[in-house]
Amino acid sequence: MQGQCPHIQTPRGNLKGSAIMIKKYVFGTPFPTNAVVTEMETAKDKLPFLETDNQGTFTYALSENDIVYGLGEQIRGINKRGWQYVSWNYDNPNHHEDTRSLYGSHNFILIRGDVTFGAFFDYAGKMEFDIGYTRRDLMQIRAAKNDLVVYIITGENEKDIVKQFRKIIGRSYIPPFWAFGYGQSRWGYKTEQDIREVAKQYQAAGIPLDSIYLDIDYMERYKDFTVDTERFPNLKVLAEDMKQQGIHLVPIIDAGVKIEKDYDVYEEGVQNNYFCKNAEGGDFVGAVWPGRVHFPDFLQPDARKWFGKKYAVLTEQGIDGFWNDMNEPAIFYTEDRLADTCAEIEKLTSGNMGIQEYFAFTGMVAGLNGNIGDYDKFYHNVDGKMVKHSEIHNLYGMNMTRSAFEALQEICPEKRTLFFSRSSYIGAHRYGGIWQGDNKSWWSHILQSMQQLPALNMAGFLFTGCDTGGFGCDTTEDLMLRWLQYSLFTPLFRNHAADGTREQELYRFNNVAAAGEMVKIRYSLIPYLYSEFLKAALHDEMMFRPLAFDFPEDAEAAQVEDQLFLGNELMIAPIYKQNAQGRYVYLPEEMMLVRMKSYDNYETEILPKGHHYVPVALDELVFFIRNQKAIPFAEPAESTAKTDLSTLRLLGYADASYELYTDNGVSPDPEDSLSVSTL
Ligand code: MIG
Repeated sequence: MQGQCPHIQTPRGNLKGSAIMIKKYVFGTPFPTNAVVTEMETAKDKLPFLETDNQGTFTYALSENDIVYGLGEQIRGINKRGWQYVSWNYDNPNHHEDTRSLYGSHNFILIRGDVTFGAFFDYAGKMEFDIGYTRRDLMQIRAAKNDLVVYIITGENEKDIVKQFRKIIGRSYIPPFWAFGYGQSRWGYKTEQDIREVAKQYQAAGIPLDSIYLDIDYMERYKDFTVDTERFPNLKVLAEDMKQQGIHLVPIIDAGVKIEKDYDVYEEGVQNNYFCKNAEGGDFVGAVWPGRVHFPDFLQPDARKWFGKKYAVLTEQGIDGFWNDMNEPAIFYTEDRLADTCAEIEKLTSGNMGIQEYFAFTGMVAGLNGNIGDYDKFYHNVDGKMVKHSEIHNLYGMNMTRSAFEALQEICPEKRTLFFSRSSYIGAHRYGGIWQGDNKSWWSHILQSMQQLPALNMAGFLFTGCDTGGFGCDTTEDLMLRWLQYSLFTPLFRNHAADGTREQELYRFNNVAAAGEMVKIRYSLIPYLYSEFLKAALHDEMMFRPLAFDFPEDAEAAQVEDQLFLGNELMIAPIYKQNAQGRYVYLPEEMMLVRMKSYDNYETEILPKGHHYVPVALDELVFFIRNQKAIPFAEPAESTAKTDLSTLRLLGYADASYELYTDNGVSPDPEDSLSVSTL
């Protein structure tokens, strides 16, 4: 089969006539994950499409033209065929093509081909997706134990299958309107002065800004819900001053709670048994940023409530946005393993350390971080029963997010709070967004982020985006410009970098003006992005789609891995290659190319269906408006607070209209203030 030209045959099965259905199949005694919110009967018939050995393994023979979509936040392409992926939430700041696990586990796939169907493997422990890795023509999915629920979904087409799935997992989180503004972040802003400087420089450069993020350094020795008053003497005043300029401060909260006498979070957690336990029944000890920590047992409803209420410490100081970090949970080391490792190292280093010993030594040290064995060493209290962490590992981050979301609904019932997390599982999309974790200032990571977007949307995660400019490693001006030209389309648009890397606030670059224009164009696009986001959230649809989802009969569209539809009107085709002065683009229909140097300096050109080479200068943004469509376009503003919807004009085909969704941007339920108008 290999080498067969995929263009000859339309890679698509006979969907028409196949019954629309979602069916639920239960194996063993699954742990309730809370991913699916719709009550469903368990099907009595045999599992369709997939073969199972009733030991947790599910197989499917792949035909040459089958495409497998999904898996949310994972590496590699939009079509997942050709690799093995492992659902095991993992802190991996060094991810690349060889990686198998990232921060989230999103076990929903859509197979499209001879037969087209969706499958969700609702399982909280470790799970493998061998999608043509061991054998090119075979998909083998393995849960660590045969205790899971499998949902099988068929429908009219790919979009319909996703929509049905999204319906049973519940409505996606909708952030406040201001969360669509541009945000500046950096691990390394250490003082109030650093923050004020960022705001000042952005203002001086005339670049819009809606948020500045506070990384771990604002805390007192990395203790959650504390503020270091030496470096941030008055957070409340700082937050107020920033708000005056339209800037929201967004602090980080970590999963681990520092072990420190008289620290309220620690003391209360110990007293009430809110922390995860070790096998002996004591509070489990791991080490992360603060040194030795306990991990809140977010699976206990009471612990969730208790931890969630702590966010009030910050909301009382005017904070209305948060990001949750290290909630896989990341563990740098455990005391036991550290002690064993030190003893081994002692042995290794006492003699002559040859090459074998040297590699054993470095391996042992590197192996401390996120060691899979450590996740077998602690337990959750689930209705009085002790459940080993590794069996429910992938639910931890989701329940931390849930804790915050539910508490914030009580703390600030009148408004939405910006909220996103690093770790997640399907279901977490109802409580907050996610960012795509620690990427690098690598060209390949622009594409990697983009390829995750449709899969994340399939799994319900709409509010997402990556660290623009790259988190680890040193960025460059051209990389940043290209990155902006991609990220300005993603709901979460945040420039973030790691401590010690080259500074990448936009005012640091030589061509500040070009970077600033890109951010301004983002602000012009916000009415469209927000409107399409609302539509996707309210109608259980995907905001970002592979080309094939809208052109299922087009065999070439099925091959496209680096272009996406954004909403119903746009197609994006970013540049992600070093020194590229343009790129090839495939248009599955006639479209209008828009070439912008700034929001008020642009050209358009109608291009016919087919392949085109499109030159794109470094300071230009190129995107495509679909045939006979138009988008709303605003005057840019300094911040979303000043976005003026009364100045909207239409950009695109003459005579086209656009259905604009707006709301007041703050009410917890957007439907309370939703307005739909035709422009
Ligand atoms: O061990 O808080 O992904 O965004 O800047 C690193 C410091 C901890 C990881 C997050 C990153 C954040 C960093 N954190």
